[in-house]
Amino acid sequence: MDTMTETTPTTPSSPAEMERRWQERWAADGLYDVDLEDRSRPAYYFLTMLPYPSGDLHLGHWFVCSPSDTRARFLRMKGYNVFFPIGFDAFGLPAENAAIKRQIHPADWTYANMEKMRSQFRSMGPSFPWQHEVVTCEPEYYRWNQWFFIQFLKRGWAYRKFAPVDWCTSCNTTLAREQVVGEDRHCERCGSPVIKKELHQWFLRITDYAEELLDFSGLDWPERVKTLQENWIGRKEGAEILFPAAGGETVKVFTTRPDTLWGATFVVLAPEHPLVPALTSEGQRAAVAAYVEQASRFSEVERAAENREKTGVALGTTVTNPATGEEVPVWIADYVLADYGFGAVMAVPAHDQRDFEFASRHGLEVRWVIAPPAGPEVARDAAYSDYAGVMTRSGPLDGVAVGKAAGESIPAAIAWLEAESKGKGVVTYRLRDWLVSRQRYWGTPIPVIYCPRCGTVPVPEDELPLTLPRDVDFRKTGENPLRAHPTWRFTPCPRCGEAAERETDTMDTFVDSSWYQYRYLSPHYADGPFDPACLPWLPVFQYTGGIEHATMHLMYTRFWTRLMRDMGLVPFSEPMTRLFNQGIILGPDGRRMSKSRGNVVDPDELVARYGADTVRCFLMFLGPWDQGGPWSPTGIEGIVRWLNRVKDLASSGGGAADATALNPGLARDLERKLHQTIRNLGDDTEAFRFNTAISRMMELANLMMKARAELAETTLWTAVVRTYLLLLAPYAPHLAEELWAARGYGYSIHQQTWPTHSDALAAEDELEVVVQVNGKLRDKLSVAPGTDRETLERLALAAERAQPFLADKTVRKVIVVPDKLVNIVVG
Ligand code: ANZ
Ligand code: ZN
Repeated sequence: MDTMTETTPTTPSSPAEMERRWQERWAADGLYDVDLEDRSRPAYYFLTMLPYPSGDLHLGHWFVCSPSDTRARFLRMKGYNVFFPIGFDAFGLPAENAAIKRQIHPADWTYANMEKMRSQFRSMGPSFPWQHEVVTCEPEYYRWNQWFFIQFLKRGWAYRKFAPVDWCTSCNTTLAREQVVGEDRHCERCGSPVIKKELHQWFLRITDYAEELLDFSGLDWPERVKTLQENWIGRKEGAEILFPAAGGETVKVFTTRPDTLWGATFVVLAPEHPLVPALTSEGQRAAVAAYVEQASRFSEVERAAENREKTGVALGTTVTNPATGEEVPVWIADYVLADYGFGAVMAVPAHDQRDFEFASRHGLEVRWVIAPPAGPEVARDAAYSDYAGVMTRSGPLDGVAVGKAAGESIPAAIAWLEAESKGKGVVTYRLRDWLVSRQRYWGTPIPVIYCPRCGTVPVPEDELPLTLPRDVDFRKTGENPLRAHPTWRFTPCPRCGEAAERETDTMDTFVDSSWYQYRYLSPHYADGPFDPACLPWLPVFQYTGGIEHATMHLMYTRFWTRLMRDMGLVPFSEPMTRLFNQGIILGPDGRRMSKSRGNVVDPDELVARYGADTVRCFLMFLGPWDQGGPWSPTGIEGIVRWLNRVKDLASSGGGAADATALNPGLARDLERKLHQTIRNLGDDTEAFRFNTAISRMMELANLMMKARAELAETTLWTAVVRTYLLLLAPYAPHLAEELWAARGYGYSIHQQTWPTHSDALAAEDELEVVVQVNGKLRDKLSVAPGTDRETLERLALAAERAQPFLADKTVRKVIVVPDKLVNIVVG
């Protein structure tokens, strides 16, 4: 681009008008188009989670996007070839609900919303390369969902099973386990109660990757996200043990304490366990049926609650304890969950509290098989479940120390079970396979045909995409309109040509967001999900988004990338190397912004009034980005004043005088501050500390105000103003461009390089001041020489490493020795 093109003359105008002018120019010039083939600069894939086209860009979108955009701009100025794309996660239920409620087609609703949001996005002045936009409801996108699905099917990674699944009665569809939330098990989306329903459903084998997904090595991700994923996967080491029954059936239990097998005095099945009918004696049939029916009315969480009464019913039969050879009774109880382990436990009342309560209530035997370290065993009123002591009454395990380490009771029990073929060591996971079928219209059709002769046949790949029919009727019940469509469903079998039927379920929309980052690179590529020539851009180097996506989206995309790896599409396992979670901007009432609460702040109004630069900077200035918090407009005037001050400063000076000759002290102060600002602002922007970055720019502006009277006509002043605008450019891109042009510099400021600082000029005058609490060294401050007592006292009282020694103490006295130390006396 010709940097010497003439700039539009500036006229006094509202910020919003001035901004629109630059936005149009940038768009016309393709200023943010990216050349992915340009390898002269290092590639930097910087991604922010793609929005759902709900209809309006609210302040939350601004809170997510404008700091990211600032950082993308900064990285460009630092010399990276930055890829910072955007798109829309455009399938999903709200569109369909709008269709049902307002008789608008989901496609029309979605496309109108996207159109509106694109123009709102543009008013923010973001540097998105729009030519890379991905819209997940476009056939050219979801075609690849279908292609992936077929590959998974061929490899056995997708399978169909008739199973009880979670069903939302109001959304009229199945939910993934992750979409069922709360103690009362309600639908994450609409809050309605979730019930179990038996259906044929498609699943993806994420459990095959459970172990791998626990490996976070090489990932620079927040600990919180890793912990949430770990808990979600829920890895447990233990053993499976077989308890044979007289009729030839075998009850398999999962236990984390196989060493206590000699103390297992009964077995408890979940009421839903498939062996319940076979193991129920005639006499107990009625009581068992009644109990099963009662249990189905409680949620898993209720059933697992610790303080719950341990109800249950005996089946009237026994199984053999494989260690003691004794016949032990079989019960059902709702504290045993169908979905965990094998839905059956060996009950060891002496060493498991739930079993203890159950045995006490139902008069079952309690047999102690661990001698606690302190003295001989005595009758107790609670289970002893510590990993300490010595095994007793346990045959081959007698005398073995209790524990998980080699040679201790748990590995010894597993070795015994394996030698005797009575069980084995196993690892279980809480994670379940990903249920991807949805009984709804507005999603990717699952590309499968059911033929009475050939069975399940994938849609031939050359017939993809299998598109959604547009002419559908939405029923009030939410029933999938694809089922009611007169023709769509019926098709000849691609294999034998006989009449066959299509699957009418569509895919969970989390499928769409599991691999969109790849598509962005080559959104119109027709020979695969993405162009392999783009591999040097992958994986995504930095991702930003909300913590609410810790388990679903972020787990699914890690899984999907591993599938792509195993198909040979990518040579890595992790989709995003670094992750940063921003906070949430809440409504003025401190609650999540939502239309129904009426606490949504309209960014368009703010932009019309203050301009996008002010809104962007204010959102970044509110506080640390990872914290978020309630919206309050107080303080926005501070940003207005600062930016006006910058305007004012940038329109002064221009002389050729020598600052050092005029006032060497002041010249030095200004120069030092400038270099410190360059350095610190760069570090802050890199580390997402946008709020401190802005305060550094404010400080520099304040010093410039002081220096202007004396130094405005100097070359130093001119250089400081020029650099200031460069520092401002990522934060207030329009104003910076405007002032840059007004000073006669070539278009565009956004193609300049980030200024470099000199350590010597920035740091030479800082010195270290020691912070003591009651005379003990606790922290150090780095300050300018001659920093006044008040400032030193304030900094010392706020010093991070001194805080633990100040907590709940009263500060009696603060002794300040300028340039040397601060001693805080507490009592
Ligand atoms: C015998 C035993 C003896 C157990 C003992 C514990 C202590 P965590 O660690 O909480 O995951 N269990 C197995 N399957 C179950 C199911 N479907 N519903 C409810 N409880 C089930 O618990 C693992 C333990 O939970 C397993 O180890 C089993 O009880 C129980 F001294 O087996 B244990
Ligand atoms: Zn067929």
